[in-house]
Amino acid sequence: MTDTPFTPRVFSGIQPSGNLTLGNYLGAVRRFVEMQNSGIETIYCMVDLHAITVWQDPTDLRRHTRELAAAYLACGLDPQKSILFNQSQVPAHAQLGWVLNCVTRLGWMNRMTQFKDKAGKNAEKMSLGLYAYPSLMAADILAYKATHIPVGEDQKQHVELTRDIAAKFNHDFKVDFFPEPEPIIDGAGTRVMSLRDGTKKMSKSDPSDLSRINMMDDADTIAKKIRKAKTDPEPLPDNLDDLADRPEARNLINIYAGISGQTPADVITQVAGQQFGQFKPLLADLAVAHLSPIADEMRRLMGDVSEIDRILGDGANRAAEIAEPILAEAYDIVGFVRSR
Ligand code: AQP
Repeated sequence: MTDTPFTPRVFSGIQPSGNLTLGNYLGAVRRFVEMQNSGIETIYCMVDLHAITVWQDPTDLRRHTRELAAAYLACGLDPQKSILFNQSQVPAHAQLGWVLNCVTRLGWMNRMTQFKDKAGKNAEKMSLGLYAYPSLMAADILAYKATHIPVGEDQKQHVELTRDIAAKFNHDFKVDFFPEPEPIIDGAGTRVMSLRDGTKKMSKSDPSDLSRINMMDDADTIAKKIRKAKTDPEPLPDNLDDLADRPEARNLINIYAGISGQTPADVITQVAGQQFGQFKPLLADLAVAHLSPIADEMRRLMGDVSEIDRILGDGANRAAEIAEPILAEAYDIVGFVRSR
């Protein structure tokens, strides 16, 4: 991590917009746990305000929020060490979000590729919230003056936008108030691709359940999804360069590397020459051995929803204690009268 004049503080979040996937786990949650255990202050959110930028059934949203909390805990986040909460319980996110909407330029928003990907040809029918999502994300980060943001590759552009928004706020008001946070993106799992199409990101909201491994999938389901994963007829080569035009094969090697904690280069030398009929069972065994204990723990935690709600409430109180004074100072800088 590079030096910053601001106290190092980690913030990140995940949308409770479906079942947590292996992509979210390798790209984000695993890094969250490493950063928690590195001794820096860590704040991790279930970003439910972001989730509703596309339609969420209210009952599903509540369940997914609690399941995401259970996943955080089952993967090793500790509510004594990290602040864990759902975004809507801390109003400072939405309040600072509005101020930042007024700092953010439309031209910047028009460059956001995730909106284009999600909206596709239906941009006119999308919510205003989906368009404004990145400036709310900037508020999530800046409400804590967070300096380091562990995310998957797909969120890099949004963290870069946050830097631009922070810089413009500081410049417009002639202050050095917000840090310009740094995305933390590394390792083999920063861009896990769909099991059905190696050129598309693995995503919670992909209509095909076969495209992803969900953290709550049982062993048979994981093995079946890997068996059915799209591949090509060639055996695995002995170097990564030869995978350049084989996105599905490259993805499975990356997943193996991400789960096992090895580099893709190490993995390819171990499995060189194998057909997918040999490699897929190896990958399935590895994935099941690693993910099954997490899924079991998630199921156990979901058996006591009131304890999850207690952890989220406590985390929200601690988060609000940090965010509210920062919001108040931002309001003062902007020139709002505060008299209550
Ligand atoms: N396929 C992925 N590979 C690596 N990292 C990923 N992340 C998401 N998908 C992958 C990372 O997970 C974190 C949480 O993402 P999010 O839920 O806030 O939003 P998202 O990036 O839009 O994730 P999804 O799964 O695709 O959700 P939906 O389908 O609801 O849009 C982020 O750090 C992200 O980089």
